[in-house]
Amino acid sequence: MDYDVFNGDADGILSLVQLRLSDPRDATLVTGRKRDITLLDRVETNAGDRVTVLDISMRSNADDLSRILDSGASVQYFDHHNAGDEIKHPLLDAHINTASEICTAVLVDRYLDGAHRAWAIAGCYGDNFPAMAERLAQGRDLPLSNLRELGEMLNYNGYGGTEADLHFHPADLYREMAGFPTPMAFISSKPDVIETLTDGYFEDFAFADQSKVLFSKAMGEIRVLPDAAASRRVSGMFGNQLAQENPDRAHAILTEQNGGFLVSIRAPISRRSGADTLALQFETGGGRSAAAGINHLPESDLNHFIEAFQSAF
Ligand SMILES: [Mn+2]
Repeated sequence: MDYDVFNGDADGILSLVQLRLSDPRDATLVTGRKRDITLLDRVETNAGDRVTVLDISMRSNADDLSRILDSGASVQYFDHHNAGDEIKHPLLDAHINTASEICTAVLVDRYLDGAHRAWAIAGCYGDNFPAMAERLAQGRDLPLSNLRELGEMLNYNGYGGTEADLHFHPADLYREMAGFPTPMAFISSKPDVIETLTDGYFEDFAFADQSKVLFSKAMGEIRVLPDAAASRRVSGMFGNQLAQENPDRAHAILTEQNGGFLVSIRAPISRRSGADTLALQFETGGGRSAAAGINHLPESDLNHFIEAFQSAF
């Protein structure tokens, strides 16, 4: 059996599109939302099976990777996230590079000597590496704005609270694009796919723009989004947009969920600190200094959160 295991975002999907153009396989697809990064626990293998893994961290999947290799299956692995302790095994062919400008679509592009370059460029845009996208495009006459739109829309599709929130299951999105020699051929042959995503994107942002402002001062703003698929798809990107537009303000986006909120926190871009310290004051909080979150803030903690937000920034 063959298994293609890939992150359900633009980078994961477009890495697989490139690989399978050069090495077609009728593999079982294993993928999920962008945040579903422990995918190897879904793969049961036997000796002789072939597993391809794209754009999920080796560290987060280390135990299952060892189990799969010990079963006698061979694994080819491409990724740019922190890999943890290096795993060495005769059946493992790993292409890991954590350099700051590299995404998995670039690693696959290098492996294939640029055979499907336009797909790699769309992947770079989708993973938010526009400078690398432009570098890969040098000397080629490519419609970069179309490749950018494709990458960004595929990335948008990966966000949601559950797979049911997504416009397309990432495996279906892969199947839509698989086999097209270039993104341009895909776009002109199936314009409805991009159209569904761009329509959804603009509707979700318009929806989020209408959201309730719970708190607003010069230092920051807190918004509340209702319990809806649109909110879960767009909350992170909406928070990023508010942060970009108001670089000196902190932001928190609260999305209503059973008896409380999912919270996404963005420190002011001009300082990029304090988000993790705020989140860690709550039981289910965590994250990085510039961007952090709380998985569930009970409604009874809301006032405490507003006070802590004010003193944190
Ligand atoms: Mn990636």
